[in-house]
Amino acid sequence: MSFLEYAPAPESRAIVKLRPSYGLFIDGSWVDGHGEPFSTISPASEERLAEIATADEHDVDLAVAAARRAYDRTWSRLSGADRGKYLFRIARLVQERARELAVAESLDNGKPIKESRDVDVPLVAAWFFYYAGWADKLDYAGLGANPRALGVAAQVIPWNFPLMMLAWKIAPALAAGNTVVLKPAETTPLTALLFAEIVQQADLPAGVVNIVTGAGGTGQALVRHPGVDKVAFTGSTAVGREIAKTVAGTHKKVTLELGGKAANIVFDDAPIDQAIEGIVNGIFFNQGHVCCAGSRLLVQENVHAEVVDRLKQRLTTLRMGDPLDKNTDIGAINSREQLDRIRSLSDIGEQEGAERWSAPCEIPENGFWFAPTIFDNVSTSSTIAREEVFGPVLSVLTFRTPAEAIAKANNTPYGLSAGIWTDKGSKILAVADKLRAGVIWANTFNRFDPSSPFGGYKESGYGREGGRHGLAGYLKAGN
Ligand code: TAP
Repeated sequence: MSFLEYAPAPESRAIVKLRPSYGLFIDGSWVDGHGEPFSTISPASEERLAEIATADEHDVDLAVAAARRAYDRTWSRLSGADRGKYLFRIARLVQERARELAVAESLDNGKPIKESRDVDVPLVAAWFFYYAGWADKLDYAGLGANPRALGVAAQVIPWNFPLMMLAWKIAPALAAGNTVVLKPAETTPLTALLFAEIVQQADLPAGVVNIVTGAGGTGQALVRHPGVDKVAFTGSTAVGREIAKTVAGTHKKVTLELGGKAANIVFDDAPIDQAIEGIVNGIFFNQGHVCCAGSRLLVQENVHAEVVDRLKQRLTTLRMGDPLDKNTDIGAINSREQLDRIRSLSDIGEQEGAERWSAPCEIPENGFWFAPTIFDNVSTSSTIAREEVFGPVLSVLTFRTPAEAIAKANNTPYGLSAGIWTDKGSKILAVADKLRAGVIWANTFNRFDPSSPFGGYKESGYGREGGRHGLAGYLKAGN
């Protein structure tokens, strides 16, 4: 593996005109936060990017009040077609500012620019276009005639796909007629703040979208707030559980998109070249910071040696380094905290007897980096086969029969996604039918589309985002 010395690419960096500090975006204006401000840094260089306000309970209260006013006075009174026009406008502005958003995302998150440019930002625009089209067609959402909005939605999102998660939350909420208060993750607030500028550019009525930054405490204050009608959360299962307890017994409707431990199942009749690319994309896309990552490779015993060998060869060709370099395949780990977690789980994997192999590369002094790593001969009881690592770490397990593959794939408290690689359509259908996973990819992995519902079984949460189903979480049934 080659490592590209981290050197910020000045020309692409210059596309983003960051302010030295950002306030909160409440009621259509930028206001100071009452909490202690914090810095957001580039995980690739540890360079300070901007100072960010923290919203305390009082600020959250102002944001929820603004969202309520906007709901009562303007947004709930607009026709679906008019709401749709605003969403179309946002989608077009995202496209216009696509390069800037992609660079800002890569700077703040550490993901390679080719991913933020070709995957994240185009999907953000696609999500707004898609839900713009639904705004005047809610009668067809499957909830009966005249489904109504819930009111004020509190939305709390993680750091792995900051702008994409924002789009997954805000687009359906607004299309359905709700107003929102959104809290981005502490380590990746920048693109949500740039999105607030887009909201201003789109001339959205004040208070329809409010962005409050801060750490977990801000999220807690938002979720607890009695003026909130809906809580939409994406993040860890631990925090999701806490949120479910907080809202239990209240009027609030909740959707939770939580962790995962997906099995990527490779049968011996799979197209191996394609499968290798799919395995790499499944676990090393976005440094493995993906809830639906194919973190457990289940490979049929008779092709195990060949697959692992070819995987290792492929990994030595990946380039890890400057997220703003267009040739980079693997960027930086999002935070020191996450890096420590990946290191510690990897050490446990080794102690528990799995064979560790990492792609050879130089790790620079600054920034947070973890070489793509494979653990072979992992047992089903091993910690790295059970816990979400949320990093570029693949656990390899083997199976002999489809029944054994299914049993092993389902042997997890999670149930978000899975992959199947085989050249037999009948096998795909038979196996998919028995997998307890919300999303199943066949001969591909990590493909997303706004028209396709996404969400989990078991401890991966409940509710669906995307498609017609994604509207249900933001609507009361009609009549
Ligand atoms: P979390 O620590 O759960 O954080 C998610 C968000 O919740 C952040 O904005 C966080 O703020 C906030 N938060 C933390 N404690 C809170 C509390 N007590 N009440 C309300 N909000 C609180 O997860 P993470 O580390 O950001 O993300 C990694 C996890 O998210 C992984 O487990 C991953 O699988 C999961 N994830 C799931 C999905 C889907 S779609 N299922 C998608 C992406 C990620 P701070 O960041 O400031 O702490």
